[in-house]
Amino acid sequence: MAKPTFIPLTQYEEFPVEEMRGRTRAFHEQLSKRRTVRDFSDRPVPRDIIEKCLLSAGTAPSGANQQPWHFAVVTDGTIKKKIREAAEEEERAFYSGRAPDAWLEALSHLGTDEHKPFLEKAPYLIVVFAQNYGVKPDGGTYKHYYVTESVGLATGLLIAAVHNAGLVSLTHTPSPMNFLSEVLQRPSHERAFLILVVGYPADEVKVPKIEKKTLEDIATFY
Ligand code: IYR
Repeated sequence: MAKPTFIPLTQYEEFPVEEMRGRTRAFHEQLSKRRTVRDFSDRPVPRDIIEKCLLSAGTAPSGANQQPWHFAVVTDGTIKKKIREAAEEEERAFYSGRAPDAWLEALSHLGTDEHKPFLEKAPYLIVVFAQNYGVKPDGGTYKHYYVTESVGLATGLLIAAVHNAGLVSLTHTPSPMNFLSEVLQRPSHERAFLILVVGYPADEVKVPKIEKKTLEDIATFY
């Protein structure tokens, strides 16, 4: 058993309540401006911006602090093309029969289809991998806990960080997405979780007219 080591929480900052109100209001206002975008510009984004967003994602809490994520960052045009071709092949099957009608009905208001040009157009495809196991220096493996929850949390922070940078993203989930492990030659203890497409929006981009639920809808205070 590892012995726990404790250190003082020196980075914690408390704010007076009025300042708390201002900060939480401003934070919500900023986050509520985020929209998922499906039409990207090919304008380049400096790599250091993406690196810092990934470090923000890496601050997420995780089961036993095992940080069971890996971000495969694709900028190479040849790899993007392979990903697009494989994703579109899966999506063609999805939209033309594999998906039950109820599923297609549920997402019909988003206007999505099997064409995924953004996978080649956007400057960055961040393929998020979940590690069901960790690998020790001697090659032995050990189980990771709460992997899906942990990777979901890191992805949420990544989306917020990208938005905060003034960029847009799309959470893309080709189904199934095991082809990503092959194309990116990832080790067998990793499985693809989703693709976060990142960049600037295309000029004059349009997004679906959708609403977020109200506080009453999403929360109950006891
Ligand atoms: N993966 C498909 C279908 C899709 C499913 C859901 I649920 C969405 O919210 C959006 C799309 C696609 O990317 O088109």
